[in-house]
Amino acid sequence: PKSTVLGYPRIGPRRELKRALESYWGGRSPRVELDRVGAELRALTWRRLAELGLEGLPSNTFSLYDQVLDTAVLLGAVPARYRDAEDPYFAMARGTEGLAPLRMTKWFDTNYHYIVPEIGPDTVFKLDASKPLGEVREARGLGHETRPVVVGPVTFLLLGSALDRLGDVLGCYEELLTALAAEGVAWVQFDEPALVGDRTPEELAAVRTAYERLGAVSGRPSLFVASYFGDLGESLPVLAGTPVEAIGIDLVRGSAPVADLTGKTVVAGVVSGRDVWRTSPGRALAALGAVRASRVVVSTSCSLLHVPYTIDDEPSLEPALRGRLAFAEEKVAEVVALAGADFRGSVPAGPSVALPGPVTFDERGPYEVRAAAQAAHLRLPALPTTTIGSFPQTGELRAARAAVASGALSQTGYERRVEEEIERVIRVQERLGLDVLVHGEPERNDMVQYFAEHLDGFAVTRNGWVQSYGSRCTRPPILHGDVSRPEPITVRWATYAQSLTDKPVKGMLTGPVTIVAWSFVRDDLPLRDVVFQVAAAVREEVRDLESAGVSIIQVDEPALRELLPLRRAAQADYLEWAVAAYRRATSGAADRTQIHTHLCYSDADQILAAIDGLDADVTTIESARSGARILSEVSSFGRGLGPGVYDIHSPRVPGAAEVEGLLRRTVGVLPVERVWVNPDCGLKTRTYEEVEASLANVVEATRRVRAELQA
Ligand code: THG
Ligand code: ZN
Repeated sequence: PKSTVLGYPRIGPRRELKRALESYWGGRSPRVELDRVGAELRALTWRRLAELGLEGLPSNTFSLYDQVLDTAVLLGAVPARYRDAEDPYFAMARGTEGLAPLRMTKWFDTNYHYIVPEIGPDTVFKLDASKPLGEVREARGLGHETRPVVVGPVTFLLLGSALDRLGDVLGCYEELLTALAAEGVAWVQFDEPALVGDRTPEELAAVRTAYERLGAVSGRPSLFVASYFGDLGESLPVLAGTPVEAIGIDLVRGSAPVADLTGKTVVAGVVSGRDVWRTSPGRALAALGAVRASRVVVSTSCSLLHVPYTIDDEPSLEPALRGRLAFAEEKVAEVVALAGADFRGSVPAGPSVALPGPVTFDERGPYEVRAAAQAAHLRLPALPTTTIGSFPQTGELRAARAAVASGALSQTGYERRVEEEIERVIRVQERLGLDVLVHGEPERNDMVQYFAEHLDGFAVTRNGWVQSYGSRCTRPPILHGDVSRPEPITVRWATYAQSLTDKPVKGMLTGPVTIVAWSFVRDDLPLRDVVFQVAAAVREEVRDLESAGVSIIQVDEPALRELLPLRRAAQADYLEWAVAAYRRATSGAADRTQIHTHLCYSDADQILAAIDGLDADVTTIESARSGARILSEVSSFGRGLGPGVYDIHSPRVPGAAEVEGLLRRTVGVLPVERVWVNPDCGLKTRTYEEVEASLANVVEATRRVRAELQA
């Protein structure tokens, strides 16, 4: 083929799969209905890709939950404890009554989460090729020849921290090739994004072993190894030295290889699968023209899983912006158009960009001075209790938001509803006896979406859903212009909440790195410049909250880790500017204003120094699951710390004695005067019943430990 894509969205143009999954999980529809929706979405995708003129159609890019989990099932890597579950696949993905799910984490530097394969020394690999074979047959029945896509052996094992099992999984992959060949499949795609990271000599040797062995399978289909999210670097010559027929190269994030790839097909990813911008034909043709290979196939830089379906479903986007955008369908059309062009053309100059000026952010005093000013001003008890920010999002709130959107509820009516909810949240917290209150964020659907709606330079979509994990999606806002804040955003809700109580109410903001990480971002400026523009807007909001009398302000940066470059050589520079942007956003606060931050993920280990660099007065962090290890590591911060005392990700209500035990352990490791007491994360996904019971126990446990400290 002359054109292909590495993968396609699967949640459905109107999130049909999300609805079918949740209905099946909720026991409201049978399995056959879920399977019918899946088949319909696959048929729709193949038909659309063919109609658009794409030649190389992928299959097995559909998934009921996650493609890494699918690969684990393909290879038989199903941990024994899930085998007897009614539905082992969804038990691994979501857990059951008595069974915790497998761990989930971010797919490279994206906002997509995959299920981490659990591979132990006694895992027995055994091929079950029914899904890829089924999709090949299904597509053939509809008149399409397809190229099945599977996560490759090296990436799969690296994600499962089990590269030592390479010899065993290769047996399954060999069998898979034989089975696909018997089915008449001409090409197979193995996704190996792990090859764009720093790889050790042993890992490179594993790449060589894997593709030499798979290359030696007799009668096999042609092998296409797809890399994406960056440059192959030292992996390229290794891969090029194996018998694989085609290599996929990300020419958007990475650069054209200097190596001569004569003898190979290069699948050239010139249309970005990570953003929503139209492709510059000049730049794409130049990139294509620079590839030296026997054959060049035009493709996307990675799967289109990371972009919404089509701008045709966004009638209210401004025409000027629309003209600059391409979602999945439009990107397929670009691939097809480029494949029809003659790309041995001239090389146009790239854009020139001015470097940003020096950054200053050291207006705040040293921590000791700030801590003294805050203690005098806030007069909090020892072991202050608080929550992370959000309270349960009720069905009435979601209904009210939908009613405003459809015009059935007036803006004033909606705002009254939000105020009622804030009052309820304040009263609940007062009744429970918490020390630092929150307003509960009833006005926000998604935090990033909410800030984008209130900042200039962003557009939001109506149907631009992108899968985050399983059935969960987000609508990443489009950051297309210079960012500025036309007026205060959260001040009215924070001051309303504060007017209801004598207890301090925390203001709640999202940090600049996270706002940018969870948006589609203009590509004509360096990312750091965009982040600094957002930081300036957040800084204004911090100042306005402070002027309005809010004395504690939390600025969360949960995506700090996500944007960490995949190559170590680029990480220090990123962390330096990311931390600087956070401090730009927060350092306008007076010494007596207390800055909090919150981090969700336990994989914070790699960036602890950067978290320390944020210089927040109080850091609340997930630790109920990661245990004491994280405690000792963050204890060196020397500022306030709130290690979560219970896991909010489960509906279980922790007992007071259990929380008390955890708290005792914490004050055994950290100086008492620095310890805060809070749940692990926001309470948005829980019910009021669970929240009230859990928080009552947290407050009770804190009282007991305080009483003992006083004695
Ligand atoms: N917002 C954004 N990205 C995120 C998170 C977020 N990435 C990381 C993490 N949090 C992902 N977690 C979730 C959790 C829940 C949902 C999405 C991502 C979710 N979405 C609703 C759904 O799919 O039904 C839709 C939400 C909406 O109306 O916007 O529940 O918090 N940007
Ligand atoms: Zn969190």
